[in-house]
Amino acid sequence: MSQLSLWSTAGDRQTFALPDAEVSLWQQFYDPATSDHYFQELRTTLAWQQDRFPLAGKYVPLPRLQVLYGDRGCDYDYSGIAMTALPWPPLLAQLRAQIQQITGHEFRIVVANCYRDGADSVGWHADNESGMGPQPAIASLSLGATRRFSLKHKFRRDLPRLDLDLISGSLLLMAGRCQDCWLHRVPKTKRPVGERINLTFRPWTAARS
Ligand SMILES: O=C(O)CCC(=O)C(=O)O
Ligand SMILES: [Mn+2]
Repeated sequence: MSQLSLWSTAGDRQTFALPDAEVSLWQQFYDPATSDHYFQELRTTLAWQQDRFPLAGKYVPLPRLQVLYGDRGCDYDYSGIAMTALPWPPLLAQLRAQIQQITGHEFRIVVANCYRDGADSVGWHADNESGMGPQPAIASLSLGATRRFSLKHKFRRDLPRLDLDLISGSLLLMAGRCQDCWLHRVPKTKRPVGERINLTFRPWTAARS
């Protein structure tokens, strides 16, 4: 099996040498005290929803809480769920501005996910909704307990799965052909694990003006 653990480092930014993807990580974009403060505020103030999704003719609860914020008109069809973008609260607007500055990409929506315990998860998928445009850059901020996040190539069986343990305050950027050629997931775990929040900042080109 090929090794994927090749990084190049420029300042605080580490870049993975992944085939067919541009994946970068800032391990400590926010320091632990700031990250903890943001986690508490977002956990208590965001409009978390328990959505349901269609499965085998029934609507079953999604194994996580989620909510969408974004620019006006940036509504999002996500895993068969029509989500309406709520207006940006001040803290999310501030995070967006800082993340746009460091990554050099523009983001118009953010999907917030809350994984309450090890039974919460998101299965293998790519974020390839057409409304995001080709080769979308997606920035993922982790807050709360350390989060296992995995990537695997869609077509190349010779490449091993990449398992990352994302600490609170870390920022992961998935860009280039990542959503065309790779899948990602947050697996369930039987190990005790605390609450985790993930904010995925995304472009959106399909907005009404
Ligand atoms: O929590 C994560 O890091 C992944 C979330 C995700 O893949 C999504 O919201 O599309
Ligand atoms: Mn995703």
